[in-house]
Amino acid sequence: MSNSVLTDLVQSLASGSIKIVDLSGTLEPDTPTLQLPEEFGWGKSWPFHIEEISRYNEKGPAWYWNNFKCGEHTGTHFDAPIHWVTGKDHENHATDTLPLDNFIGPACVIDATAESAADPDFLMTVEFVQAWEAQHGEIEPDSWVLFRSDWSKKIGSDDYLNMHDDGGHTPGWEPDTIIFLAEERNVRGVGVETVGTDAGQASGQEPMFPCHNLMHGANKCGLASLKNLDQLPPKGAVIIAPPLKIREGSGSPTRVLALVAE
Ligand code: 23J
Ligand code: MN
Repeated sequence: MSNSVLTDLVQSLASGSIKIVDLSGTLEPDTPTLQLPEEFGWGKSWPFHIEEISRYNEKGPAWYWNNFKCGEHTGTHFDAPIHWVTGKDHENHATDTLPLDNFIGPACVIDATAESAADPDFLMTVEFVQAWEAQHGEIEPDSWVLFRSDWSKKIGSDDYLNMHDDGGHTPGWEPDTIIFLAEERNVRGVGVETVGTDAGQASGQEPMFPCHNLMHGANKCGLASLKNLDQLPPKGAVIIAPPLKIREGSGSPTRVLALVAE
């Protein structure tokens, strides 16, 4: 059997007319992890931890391998609808049961770099998204909407989590924007460069953590801690982001790739 679409894809990848962009950060002990406000006594997510089993030595003369552990929401990762209480009653809402078409789809990249630099608590509004649409066309159903903030460039510095006495200060979304994207545009989900899909101050938004609450309530997904969004066009890239198939997983570290036509 032959399929010219797939043959064309393979040839385009080989010739470089379709480029593969890595949207993932490296998983390492220094990988920044979400810190929720402590006064609530909320549980903590494990940072990435790795331990060598053997490296061509007495523990294994011909082989190198490691053990690792981390929270499901560590580093570049996928958020499944089951992650939030608003998404708990959907069917096929976990990493092992989500329909596979959630894992491959077109991307719309909304550049809020300047706004995020000017105000770390910048919240993307519906008007901001609509101004993007006026320039680039309407966001198609089943798109991934990616919030470009260039925040990933701060990884390695305290400015990435930007923790102050009152919590993190990183950009995110107005609740109405998530309602618009989920209901009016029927997107597949949103992706961000920050440590989680919500703003650093989202525990004080109404509803709290509106992106998690409303996206997962609408049975849609999230991608967090993305990087290299500056290498994507506003429209036309294809995202490949399958999470690990953890039984009833709420998410998982994920290698996220983008295909971009040159
Ligand atoms: C649990 C509670 C709040 C948040 C998160 C998780 C995440 O950002 C996440 O990684 O899903 S904001
Ligand atoms: Mn998450």
